[in-house]
Amino acid sequence: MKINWFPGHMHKALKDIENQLKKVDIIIYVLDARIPLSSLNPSLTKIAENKPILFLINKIDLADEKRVKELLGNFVGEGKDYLLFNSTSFKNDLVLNKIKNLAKGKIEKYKQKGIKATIRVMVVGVPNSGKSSLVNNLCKKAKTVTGNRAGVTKCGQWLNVGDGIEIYDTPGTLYPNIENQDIAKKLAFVGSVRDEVLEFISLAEELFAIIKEKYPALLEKRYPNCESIEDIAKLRKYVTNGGEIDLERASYSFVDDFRKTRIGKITLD
Ligand SMILES: Nc1nc2c(ncn2[C@@H]2O[C@H](COP(=O)(O)OP(=O)(O)OP(=O)(O)O)[C@@H](O)[C@H]2O)c(=O)[nH]1
Ligand SMILES: [Mg+2]
Repeated sequence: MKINWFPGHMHKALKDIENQLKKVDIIIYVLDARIPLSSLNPSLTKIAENKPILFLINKIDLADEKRVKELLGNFVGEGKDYLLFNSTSFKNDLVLNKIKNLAKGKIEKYKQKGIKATIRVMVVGVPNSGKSSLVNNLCKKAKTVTGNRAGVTKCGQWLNVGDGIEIYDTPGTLYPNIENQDIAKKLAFVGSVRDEVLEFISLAEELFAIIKEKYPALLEKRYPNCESIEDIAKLRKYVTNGGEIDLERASYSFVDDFRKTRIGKITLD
């Protein structure tokens, strides 16, 4: 299975992000804490490179926080900051303080002129990483639509957060011809690639192998004595109408277990 999902709206979105850039003071780069490195999109990283960046490592409630902390070295540097976050429940002041800190040069400059600066923030990231949830959290209102599948937001929009901050929500973007298929698979595991373009049996088998290597005890606890997706199907007694072992059902249920943290809190880098 070769994973390559780059629909037209993403191509347009990347162009729009580039066009909006001149108005933007700060970029919030939303990453998925279950795959903090693999949810970096080289196209976005390139676009964002000259702006102050807040790496918002989101969905920390679903991830292995200890592993995430080992990876934080990738998100530090001049004009960079990071925050481990849960957009569906943490308080927005954590993010607002980081924004104000990254924009303090502009805020001070305007203050000296007696004007309150408007800080414009653009939120970018791969699909389903929680950008719109973050925007709603910052606005304290459901101003944009969110949903647990890739590709919910289709075009960018500016929203007013208040306190001199404006925010631009963007559609999740991937990149054409993802050469590193290990990364593409990780994006698929967490739901950043549309499920409909994936072959679930092979995807589940790959995920099984990775979790077996990295978190063997968690796997054993949830699926005792299972060495494969087929073993899971037998354990759960999944059979098709024709009486055969239902690998497809076992595959969906395994990936779903991972996504819902029923196996445990896992980070795959
Ligand atoms: N557990 C958990 N779920 C989250 C968090 N942030 C967002 N979600 C959920 O993740 C799903 C995707 O959230 P969205 O905010 O729609 O993601 P998005 O990045 O805007 O997605 P696109 O518009 O498709 O690019 C939704 O079901 C959210 O409720 C988080 O920090 N923790
Ligand atoms: Mg969205």
